[in-house]
Amino acid sequence: EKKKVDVLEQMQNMTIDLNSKALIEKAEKDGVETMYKRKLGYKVQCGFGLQGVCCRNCGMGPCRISPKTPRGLCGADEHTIVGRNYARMCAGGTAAHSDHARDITHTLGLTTPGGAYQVAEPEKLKEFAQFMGVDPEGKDIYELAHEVSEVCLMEFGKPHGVSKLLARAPKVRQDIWKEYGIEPRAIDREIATVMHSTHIGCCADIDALVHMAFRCSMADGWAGSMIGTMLSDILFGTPKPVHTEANLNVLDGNNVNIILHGHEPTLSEMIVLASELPEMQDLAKEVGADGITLSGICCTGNELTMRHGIKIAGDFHQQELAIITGAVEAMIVDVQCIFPALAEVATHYHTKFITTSPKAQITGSTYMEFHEETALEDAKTIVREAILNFKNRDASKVMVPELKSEAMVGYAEEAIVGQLNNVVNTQIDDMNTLKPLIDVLASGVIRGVVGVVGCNNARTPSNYNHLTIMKELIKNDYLVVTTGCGASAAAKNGLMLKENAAKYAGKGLATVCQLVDIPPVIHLGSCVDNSRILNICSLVANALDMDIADLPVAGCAPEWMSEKAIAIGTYVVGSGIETFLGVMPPVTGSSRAVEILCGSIKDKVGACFHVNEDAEALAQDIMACIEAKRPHFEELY
Ligand code: SF4
Ligand code: MSK
Repeated sequence: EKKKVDVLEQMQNMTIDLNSKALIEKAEKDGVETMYKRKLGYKVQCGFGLQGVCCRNCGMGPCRISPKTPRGLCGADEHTIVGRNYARMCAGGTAAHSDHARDITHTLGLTTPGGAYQVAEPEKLKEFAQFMGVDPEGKDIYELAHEVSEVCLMEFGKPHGVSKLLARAPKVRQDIWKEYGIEPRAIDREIATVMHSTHIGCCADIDALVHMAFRCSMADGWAGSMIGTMLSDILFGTPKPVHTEANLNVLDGNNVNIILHGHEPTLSEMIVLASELPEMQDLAKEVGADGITLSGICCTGNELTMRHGIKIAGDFHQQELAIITGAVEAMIVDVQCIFPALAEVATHYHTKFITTSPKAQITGSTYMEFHEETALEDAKTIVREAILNFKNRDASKVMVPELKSEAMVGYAEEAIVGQLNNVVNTQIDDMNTLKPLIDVLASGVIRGVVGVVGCNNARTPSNYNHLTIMKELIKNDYLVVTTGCGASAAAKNGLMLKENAAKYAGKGLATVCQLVDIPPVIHLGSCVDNSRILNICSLVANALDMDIADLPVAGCAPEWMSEKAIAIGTYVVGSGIETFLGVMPPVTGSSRAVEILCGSIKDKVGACFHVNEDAEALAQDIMACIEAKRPHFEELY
């Protein structure tokens, strides 16, 4: 019995979320294995993997670097192996974000007036068309949408030239990229180049490997993700500030609970449409429910909450726990960050675990393939399946935990700048609209802006690093913007409420929050929406005739875990923004890799990585770095 309690305690100590702690206990009682249990079984993780010195790039391996075996069979040393692994992580992350963007781009090509997918933002489409070199003059908006879709698709595979979207950056930054040679060409080409060059017997030079990792990641931030965000806004609407609630208590006791998990709004937007149809609402009543509650997990949750105020059920580490509530009729997923374990967890309850994408089929799930061409029909079929499952809910297995928090979300670039100007949905077109933001930064009322973004990582207690760092920053008058599962952590803990600014924020930031009606931590969207950060930095730097590296800003991924996060960190550094990690990436096996990534890369791009696995200390590092930038910024200003 004592041993059992110890195990439970150990698992509960791996998260600071009280709902999660309660559900970990329920999982134990229900005999369900979760990530927290599996983590206990992984007491000692592979040291070679942690350092990045394991290579299995060919069939002679795996080779592992150690004092006794300093080279792989082909002679690759630790620098080559670490460099290749790091570059492949960047390629994996770039592929994930950009393939998501490719689907959104195809969807733009499917828009029709009155159809399932329509153009929600014609003006944004026209402005973007012009930027991409398509003349909108005299064109029907749908004709224009299809043309822009084709032009954007070329960004994935065009044979010549570099990404058109680089032109959004300040000229001086573009020159830095040209000089270092990291202007990305076609997105797919950069991914293919990394995969080719990291094949056995190809690139074996750490500087060259880091270089190509940067060029590939730049294709993620300044092409794939930027296209994904821009076209999502055009298709589904630019987010505007909206109220929501977050954490697992958003599950509604007597409603059909549908959780959407994954990343692409093409599916989730259709599920929203379908679930609002009178026929679906009627069906829910027929099966004995009061209605339908949609909620989201991971970045699909962020996309939905930004555009519709749909509630956030939880973050990456809560996906199994959501099913363990016993109150979920269907967990509908598309791509990325989906635990394969959900299939097993769902067998203990009535929950249907529905996979929808040929890119992410999972053994044990109910596979209901979703096609953009028949989107609404497919979505209706899926929602119907969820509703009909309500009758299978077993009340004796239901335990919805007590906590949730309110939050204001939905701050796209336009909304942040608009709020500071006291107007809604402003066009960001001149220095005047940016002036209030620049003024509060230049005067030092707000000391700087920090993007605290990314995942949960089982190597740190869930949410601990995010909250520690965000709280420390806002207490000291640094405005925090956040995306991904970091955004969920903030929303769950009341940091996205203006009313809490006085409680958590320093005097300067609290005053700004009060005056312009913003929370101290701003929800900027999903993982691909980190491109919004690049956009805002570029707008401000352009308005001031500065480089992004001159601004008092920083990036931070306190609990990163995915390859996408590594690609994001790399393009953020490549964009001239100092980037702070709370978990060490698998590069420590190569002293040269560490030296470059945490040091000399700064000579090339004006920023580098900083790693500190102590969250309090990392927050101090971030503030010290921004303070060191301020005199130069103020002088230039
Ligand atoms: Fe070993 Fe070289 Fe093959 Fe890697 S590529 S597994 S180091 S022989
Ligand atoms: S979902 S990539 S765990 S942020 Fe985008 Fe969250 Fe990280 Fe996935």
